[in-house]
Amino acid sequence: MLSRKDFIKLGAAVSVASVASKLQSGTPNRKKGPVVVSTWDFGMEANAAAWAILSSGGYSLDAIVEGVAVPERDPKVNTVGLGGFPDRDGRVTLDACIMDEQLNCGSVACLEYIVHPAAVARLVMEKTPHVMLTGEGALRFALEQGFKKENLLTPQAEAAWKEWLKKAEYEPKPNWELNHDTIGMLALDQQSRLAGVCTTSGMAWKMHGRVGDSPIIGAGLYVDGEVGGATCSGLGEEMIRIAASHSVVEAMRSGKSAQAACEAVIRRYYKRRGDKAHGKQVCLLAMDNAGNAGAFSLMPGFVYSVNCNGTNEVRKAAYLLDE
Ligand code: SD4
Repeated sequence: MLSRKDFIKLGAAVSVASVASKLQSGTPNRKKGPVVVSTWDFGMEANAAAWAILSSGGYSLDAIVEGVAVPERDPKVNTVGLGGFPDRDGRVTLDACIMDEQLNCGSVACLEYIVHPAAVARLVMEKTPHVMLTGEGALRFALEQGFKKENLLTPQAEAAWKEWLKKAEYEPKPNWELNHDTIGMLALDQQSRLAGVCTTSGMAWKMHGRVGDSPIIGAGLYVDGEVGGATCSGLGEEMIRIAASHSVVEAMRSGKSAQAACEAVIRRYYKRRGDKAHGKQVCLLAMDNAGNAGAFSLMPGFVYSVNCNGTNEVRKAAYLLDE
């Protein structure tokens, strides 16, 4: 029995419908030119960097790595790459994964000192027989590949950590400032090649060694060129338990639109978890292999950035529960 009101905010739904209709203008499901979508509003800048490659006929995989490199190297973004908030020991540990339309994938987890974990994940995919490298091994691989070792803990992030240490309480809340901005990005290029990436510093003040959904293929990201792709943001433990991105892609495989697939996965999650889902945020973003996007979240507050046919705009996702 659901104990909270189960409804979709109409205003948000209308926003989504309007972007969906823009993306779907023309013949539904006909292959589109390039499209790139990403989580949150800082996806705008990342999309613009990806778009520069997509619009000149480049490969979606190149576009997404360049796109997410923007927040990764931005010290003002406290949730990705340089400037990411550290774990409870003051260590900045990064998670990222990448996947192409042919099910090739790579991942790094708990990687320290490297600004661009998404680029390292790509090399894990392309240059090793493995999918996932973690911690010391991921760092060693990155250094072997020519990445530079850098201190990722900025003075601002260090000050925030020292402030947190005064109480040292780990209480993840949905959409709280500065702690929810994993970037997940999906792109379709002019040759209809789909690719996705997800990169984050994870939950601030996590236990050292904690790995979220973001580097886990099927949880934080999944792409299948036959169907589409999906990526997530929010509390990683929740996405892992429902294999969120894979679930969305499978829902699309069974015939649902990207939008309907995101909604179905959130509804099923809430039905299964009930009260345990309250106070958590789960945000899903999907795109089918024709470039039609959709998004849905458990709680209000999720926005995503869409760059299609030269427009780059932020849209509100519809959601299931009122606050
Ligand atoms: C994690 N999913 O590490 C990430 C954090 C995040 O929005 O996306 N926050 O759990």
